[in-house]
Amino acid sequence: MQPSEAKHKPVVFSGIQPTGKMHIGNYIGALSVWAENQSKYDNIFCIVDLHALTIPEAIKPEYLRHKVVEFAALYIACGIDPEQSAIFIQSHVPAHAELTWLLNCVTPLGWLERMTQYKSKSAHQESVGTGLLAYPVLQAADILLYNTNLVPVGDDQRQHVELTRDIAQRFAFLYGETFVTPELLIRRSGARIMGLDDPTVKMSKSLGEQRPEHSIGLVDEPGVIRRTVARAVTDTARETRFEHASAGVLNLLTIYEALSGETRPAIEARFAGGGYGDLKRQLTELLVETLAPIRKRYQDLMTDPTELDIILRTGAAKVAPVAEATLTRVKRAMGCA
Ligand code: AQP
Repeated sequence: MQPSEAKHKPVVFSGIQPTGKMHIGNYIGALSVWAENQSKYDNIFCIVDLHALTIPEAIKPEYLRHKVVEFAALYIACGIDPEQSAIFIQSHVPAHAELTWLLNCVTPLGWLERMTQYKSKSAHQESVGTGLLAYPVLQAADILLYNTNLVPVGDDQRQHVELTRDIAQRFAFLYGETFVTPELLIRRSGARIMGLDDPTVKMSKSLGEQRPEHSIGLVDEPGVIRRTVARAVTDTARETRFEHASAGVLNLLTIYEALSGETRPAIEARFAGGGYGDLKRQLTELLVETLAPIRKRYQDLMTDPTELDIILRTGAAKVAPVAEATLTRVKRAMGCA
C-alpha cells in the first residue's frame, strides 16, 4: 500500500483477547468482516494481551505467551494479510497503557459500572480487580490512538464502542476536540452467534474451553465438528423458517447463512421439509469445507513461530508512531507535555 493511498482510506481498528478457544462466532462476527474489507481500509488488528490480564487468577504467564502466538496464527489463517494490515500485540506499544490512564481520569465511574460485560464478568469473581472495571477504557484507548473511523466487532461489543464515543466526546468537552469519533461496523446477520449447547447464551471463548459441546473451534477436526453439530440443541418440531424457528434452530440457520452467503429464501427452500437431520448434515459439510483451509494454514504457521514474531514486531513498529503522535496530542491538551 502506498502512503498516499493509505491517507485517503478510512482507518479500521479491532482486536481479540488471546484467551479461550477461538470459535466460529469470533470468525463470523469479527475476523471474516476484517478479512473481507481489507482492501477498502487502512487496517490495524491487535491481539489485546493487556485485556487478558484483567482476570489474573485465570491467566497464567505461560498460557498467555502461547495464546498470543496462537491467535496471531489464527488471524492470518482467517485471511488477515500482513501486507495489507498491521497485526501486533497490544503490550508491544506502550501508548495503549499510557492513554488508558489519561482516559481513566476523564471517565465517570458510573459509566463503567453499568457496562453489561463488567456486570456479568464481575458476578463470577470472588474479588473484582480494578482492571476488570477499567477494561472498556483500555478498549477506548486502543481505538482512539489510531484515529479510527470504523470498529468491526460482534454485537456484544456494541456497548463498549458506544462508551468509546462517549469518552471521546467528554474529552472534547473538557479539553477541546482531540480524537476522531469512531463508528461501529457490525454485520446485519450473524453478529451474535449463540452457544450450540445453550442458545440462550452467546457463543464464548471461555465457555468453549470448558464445554466441548458449546462451540465449534476454528481448528476443530472434521470428526469433532460433526459430533458437536449433531448434539446442537434444536426442538421436537420441523420448523426451518428463520422467522418461526426456535432459538437453537435459528442459530444453526444463521451460521449457515453467514458462511454460505445464500439468501434466506434460498436457505428456507433448501431445508423445507427436510427436518433437522438434513440441516445439521449440510451445516456440518459447510463448516468442514470453510474451516479446512483455516486449520491447514494455522498448522503451517505454527511450525515457524519466528515468522509470526517478525510479522508482529513489524506490525508494532508500523503503528507505534501513530499511537505516539496521538498520545503527545492528548498530553499537550491536558497540560502534561
Ligand atoms: N458469539 C459471537 N458472535 C459474534 N461475534 C462474537 N464475538 C465474540 N463472540 C461472538 C466477537 O469476536 C471478537 C473478539 O471477541 P473478544 O475476545 O473481544 O470478546 P469476548 O467477549 O471476550 O469473546 P468471548 O468469546 O465471549 O470470550 P470470553 O467468554 O472469554 O469473554 C469481538 O469483536 C466480539 O464482538
